[in-house]
Amino acid sequence: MSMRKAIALLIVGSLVALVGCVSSTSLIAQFSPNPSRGRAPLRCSFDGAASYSPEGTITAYMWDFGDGHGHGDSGPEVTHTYSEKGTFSVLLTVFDATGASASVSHNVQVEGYPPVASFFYSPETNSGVPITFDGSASSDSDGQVVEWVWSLGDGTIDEGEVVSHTYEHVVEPTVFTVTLTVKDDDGDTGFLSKKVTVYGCNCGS
Ligand SMILES: [Ca+2]
Repeated sequence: MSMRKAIALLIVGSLVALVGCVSSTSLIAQFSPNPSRGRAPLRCSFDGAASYSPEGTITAYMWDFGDGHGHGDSGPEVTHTYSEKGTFSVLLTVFDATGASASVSHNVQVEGYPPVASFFYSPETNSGVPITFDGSASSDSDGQVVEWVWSLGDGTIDEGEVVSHTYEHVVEPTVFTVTLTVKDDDGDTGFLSKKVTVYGCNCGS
């Protein structure tokens, strides 16, 4: 190949690259998720009608919902339901009549459900007698409870699904507010408070 031919090829190549670059930047993909966040199952609609082609016509709208599902060319408006929690990147790619393409992505955040705290205690009793607090009925609809923290109302904090506590040195009947806070495997929390009456010590001394 002569030097002149090589230079000519280089110039042509640069022009093609430049034209391709100009063409792809003037085609614009646009959409926004509605809604962009919420609890599962989350039905979202996506409208890419604001996408713009200098050629006048967008010939294809390709959608990828980011959760393993996608649509081929399905037009500017689509809906999709997310059944799992997570953050999903939705990608729209548009094509025009010249074969140029442009893409844009937006995140959809699908949230889980917080856990529900539940507990009972027994016995209802006097000072100096151990009381069992059982939080095993706490639940999480889309996961599991992984942490139980008890605030027992007299300054004591304890952890565990089931705990035992003795209120000491109570002379008059006293009400303690016991709060159970549970955390699920997503780090979401729920709590429940109950008033526990402890009767005075009947020690006879
Ligand atoms: Ca949950």
